[in-house]
Amino acid sequence: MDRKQLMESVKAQMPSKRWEHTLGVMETAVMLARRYGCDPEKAYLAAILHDVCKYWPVKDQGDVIRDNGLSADLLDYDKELWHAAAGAFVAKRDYGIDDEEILDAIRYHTSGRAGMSLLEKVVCLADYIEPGRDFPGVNNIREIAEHSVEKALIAGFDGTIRFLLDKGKKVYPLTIIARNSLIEEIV
Ligand code: DGI
Ligand code: FE
Ligand code: FE
Ligand code: FE
Repeated sequence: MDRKQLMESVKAQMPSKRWEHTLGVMETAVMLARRYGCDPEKAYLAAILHDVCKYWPVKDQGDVIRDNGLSADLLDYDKELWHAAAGAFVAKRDYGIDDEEILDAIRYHTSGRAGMSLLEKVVCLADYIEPGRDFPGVNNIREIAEHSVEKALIAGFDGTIRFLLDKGKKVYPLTIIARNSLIEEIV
């Protein structure tokens, strides 16, 4: 499957607004990869596929996790987390992506994790700040991203954790661990 076919196939699995978001993440991830020094080609591929399962029926996302022995602990947390693990599996099975760095960038783009690679940080941050995003604090994260991918990502996770606390929701432990790990990296 060439690049054009890959993009058409991913596009067909989501509403047009989510495809626009995906294009924004592609553009931003490539820019951040150049700025911070990881492979723009890998950033591009991870970005195309990062939300491939986002609009699958939630049951199907859960089935991919259950049937293939992916992180089962995800099933005890918000369903919004599931598309990332399911997406990494689908990227490999259906799109032949076998680069583990790209697969990890998809797998951890929502939750983060301890010791994130630069590519993982870039994709996760691009997901927060692509041009179509508009949430309170996004411009602050964009400004921080000019000089520190770690500090920008901490600000992103801070916002997500605050949002979850305000809604009375559980926080997936890996997100707390990801934030702790990034803080250790910058001190
Ligand atoms: O798929 P996107 O909308 O582009 O963004 P995403 O994959 O980063 O998903 C973010 C959503 O996941 C956001 O609305 C908050 C929700 N979420 C629920 N529980 C958690 C969580 N996000 C993180 N990082 N950690 C959680 O525990
Ligand atoms: Fe996502
Ligand atoms: Fe995200
Ligand atoms: Fe996204």
